[in-house]
Amino acid sequence: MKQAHLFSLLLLLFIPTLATHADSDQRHEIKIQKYQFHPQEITIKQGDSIRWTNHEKRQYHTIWFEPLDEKEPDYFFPGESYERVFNQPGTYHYRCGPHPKMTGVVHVK
Ligand SMILES: [Cu+2]
Repeated sequence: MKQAHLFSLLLLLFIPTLATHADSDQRHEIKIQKYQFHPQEITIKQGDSIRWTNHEKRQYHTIWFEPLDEKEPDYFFPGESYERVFNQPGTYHYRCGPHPKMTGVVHVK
């Protein structure tokens, strides 16, 4: 009896949290392997973030939004990742600093 009570109390506490979570900002994953971004093109919502993770054996990379006139970020090595939040809608082209042929696109709706 007491346990059933506790369970419904927990449900009441958790349901609103779950509901808001479904609407909240998402984190998307991009894998870097064999000098390629997977996926190479991605569409996300305003406020979402992307995490690029380096899955190479020994090669470092950067995620550089060069057209935004930004400075190239630091290299990140196998097992490391780079994360960025996108708060403005638009189309964002990026590339890897040391490997100009590695390019990707982020669409923010
Ligand atoms: Cu690279």
